[in-house]
Amino acid sequence: MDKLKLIFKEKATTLGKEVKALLKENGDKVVDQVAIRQLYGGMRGLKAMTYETSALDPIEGIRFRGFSIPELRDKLPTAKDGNEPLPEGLFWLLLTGELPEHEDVSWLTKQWQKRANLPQYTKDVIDAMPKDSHPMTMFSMGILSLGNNGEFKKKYAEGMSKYDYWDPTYEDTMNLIATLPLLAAYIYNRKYNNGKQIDPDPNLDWGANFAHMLGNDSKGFMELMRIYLTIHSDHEGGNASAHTTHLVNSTLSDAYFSLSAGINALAGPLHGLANQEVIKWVFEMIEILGTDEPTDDQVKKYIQDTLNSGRVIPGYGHAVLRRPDPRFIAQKRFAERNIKDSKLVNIIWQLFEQVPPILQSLGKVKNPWPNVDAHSGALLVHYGFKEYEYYTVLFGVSRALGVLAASIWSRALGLPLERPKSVTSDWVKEFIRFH
Ligand code: CMX
Repeated sequence: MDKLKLIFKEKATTLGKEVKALLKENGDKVVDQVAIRQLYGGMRGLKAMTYETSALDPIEGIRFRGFSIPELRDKLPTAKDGNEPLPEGLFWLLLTGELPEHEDVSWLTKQWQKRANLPQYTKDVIDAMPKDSHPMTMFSMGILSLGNNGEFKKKYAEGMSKYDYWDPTYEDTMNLIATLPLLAAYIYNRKYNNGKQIDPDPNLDWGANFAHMLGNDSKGFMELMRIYLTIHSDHEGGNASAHTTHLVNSTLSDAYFSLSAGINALAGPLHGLANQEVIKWVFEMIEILGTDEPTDDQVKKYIQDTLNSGRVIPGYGHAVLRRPDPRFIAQKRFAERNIKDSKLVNIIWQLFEQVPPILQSLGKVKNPWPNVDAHSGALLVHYGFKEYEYYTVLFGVSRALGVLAASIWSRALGLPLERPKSVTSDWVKEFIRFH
């Protein structure tokens, strides 16, 4: 058994015993109540599940196994010639709760290189789709098709014990994460590079190799990919992509079905697709105003016009966060360190000043601050990556790290089929009559 799997097995066995004991002693203690507002309001804030890999605080933002993003930049291994954390290290941390050594991360890079395999039939699936299909549609279909070689369903058909579910989930996760950059790059090159594919480079780490296969070998873009793939990975269990993956996996649909479903959730404009919407909205502003150095008054009017037309300001607001998203701030810091005088980045920072007071003035927006999607497009454009329709695929490659690590945990802890209770509006009216 490899070291990562062994550490996981020990940790999961320990936590499994603890959970069993705490359920026996405390299973009836009430942790939350549900208001009618939440029944109709997307279950905001309702504590209704466990999720091991990360936790989100409305004020502090995300912590991955207790570590904030600045702490991760400090503590996770980097590439020899880089300063940004390697996503391999983040995956190790999410799965085990322990910070990896350099050699652990090198091992993981090699593992994923060895396991990466994009079969011809997956390429055929992508090639058979109309070229103007959205990249997220291609990505989701590609992931589904990869499931043909899945370990979990093979082992399940052979009569696997329920105590072993986590093991083939780990194997499927490792194979799938290893292959995602190949799949995503295949989609990119089919759509935007006349089908000219770029071979992986065995000397590169997971994130840098992805950058390479996307046709950009600059050190800056590789560093951007490393931090990008690290910070987009996980955002506790209640967000739509994580929760969808969690729900589907709870039926014992395998990692391929589950991730594909999670990717479909990420493809919505209120969730991951907001990263494409932001840059599209900013490009439209530049075109309408006829300048890439707009005045504050011009920007304010554009924001107001968007709101007046009944649309949301993409990249702003959050269902949980109540402060600027630390993932936005991490990307701003990256730009401050690496990008000088980008007019597009300047606009993103100008929006950071102008949007919040306007949203606040509406009196209903709970969080007027930027989220992760407000900044990423401007960084990508700076490195020449302008195909914004593709941006959510980058988010999806990263999100796989968190939601699949969490699925291995869920199967190890033996969490059951998820099945909350719904009620009808008649039930609500009746309830109100008697309360
Ligand atoms: N622009 C305009 N109005 C906004 C807004 C924004 N950015 N954010 C919230 N509002 C509005 C809501 O639409 C809602 O209006 P109604 O009462 O008229 O329906 C009201 O303010 C209250 O909403 P909320 O409680 O503050 O926010 P929610 O938890 O319901 O929604 C979110 C959260 C992210 C969907 C919302 O802020 C939004 O639509 N933002 C823009 C899209 C976006 O950037 N999504 C990406 C989120 C991060 C991610 O998942 O990747």
